[in-house]
Amino acid sequence: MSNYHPAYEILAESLECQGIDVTAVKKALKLQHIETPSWGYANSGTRFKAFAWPGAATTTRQKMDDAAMVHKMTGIAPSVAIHIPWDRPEDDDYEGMCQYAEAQGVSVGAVNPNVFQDDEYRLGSLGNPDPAIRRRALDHLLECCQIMRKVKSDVLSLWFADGTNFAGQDSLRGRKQRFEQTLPTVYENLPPNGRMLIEYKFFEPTFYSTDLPDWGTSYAMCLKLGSQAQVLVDLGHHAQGVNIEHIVAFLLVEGRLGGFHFNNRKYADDDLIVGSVNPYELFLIYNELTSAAQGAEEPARSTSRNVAYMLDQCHNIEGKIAPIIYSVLNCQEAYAKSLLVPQDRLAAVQAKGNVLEAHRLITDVYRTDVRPLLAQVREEMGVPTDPITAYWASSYEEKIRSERGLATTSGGYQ
Ligand code: PSV
Ligand code: MN
Repeated sequence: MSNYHPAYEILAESLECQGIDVTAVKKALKLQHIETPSWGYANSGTRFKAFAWPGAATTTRQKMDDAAMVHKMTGIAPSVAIHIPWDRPEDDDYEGMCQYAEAQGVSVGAVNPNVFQDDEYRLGSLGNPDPAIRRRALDHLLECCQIMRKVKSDVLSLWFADGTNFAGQDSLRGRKQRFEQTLPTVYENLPPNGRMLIEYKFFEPTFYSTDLPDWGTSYAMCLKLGSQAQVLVDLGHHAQGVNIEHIVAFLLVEGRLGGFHFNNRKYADDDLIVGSVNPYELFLIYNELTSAAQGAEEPARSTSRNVAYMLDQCHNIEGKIAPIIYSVLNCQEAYAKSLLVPQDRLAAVQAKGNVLEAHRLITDVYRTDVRPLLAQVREEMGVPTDPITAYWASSYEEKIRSERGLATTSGGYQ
């Protein structure tokens, strides 16, 4: 019996009194799926110093082991995104990679090509002025389309570090056209049910111009490609004041929201725990998704039901696995709260133009302490009611520390 039980009883009764179907809420929570990134388990990320963490994974198998531990603790993180070539297996044995993952209790998720780490990409990949480098990048993207088939993935997750650092360095129109000339070939080579998610980032590593700087540019590329091309929203890739939930709403209505890379924008990139700075924002994002899923309006409804929820975080000073568990839990909490929003009542208040009442309704739900509900859900799922404490108690860290030691590189596949 968990300590939360009395609190859960009280909360469930109060929610039922408000007309909320608690059984349906619990059912939805049990179906939640957050994908974790293989690179988040290694000593990777950050443009300055990646502090070596004792026990950090160096091989893809170790990353899978860690991801399996996160799934074991939370019950809602059953897949791992891979980054190629960081996760390329010896002899291209992708079947072996999948078998290993499955034996640990997880599966391989999105395939992330890497067209930014090699010296050849100094001036970009698909936007590069040199056709031979564009061809090289294209070949890698096509290889990743084949890898999708081998690992049975339906998501190709694209991010381009392309752009320029100096005014006059390259033709801005030319770079756009080069992308438009090459991306269709990738699109045509997706597996039959595969989707191409196009990520944007407003700056870094190029600072004068970025070829795909914002959701509008990614969206415009997707429109030209076809319905299987959708936008990927990485929370870290926005300026501080940008209203991300508004972007989410727009893309849902247009049927072009493909997925998320969760993290926090305070770092301007991927290195902070999602929901650690502004959990209210995360809730508002989930509220857009949940209200679309519960509504009848298409394509928002079906789009919201096929979103790839992925973390993109590289933890630098707080360990590796516990912060990933914490991030998954923050997503769970935000989702749980969004499921408690009385959407019909909210719509009625909005229609009357009752500004403060509508705002109060949303904020009141946000202030609900859903932790007893989540503990109950976890107990019913057969996972620890307090995953972080259970993780510390598991001795997993001691085990990987003594087995793996201190690695200063992020390593590769083994
Ligand atoms: C780039 O900052 C990014 O967000 C992309 O998603 C990359 O694939 C990932 O981080 C890892 O470098
Ligand atoms: Mn990302």
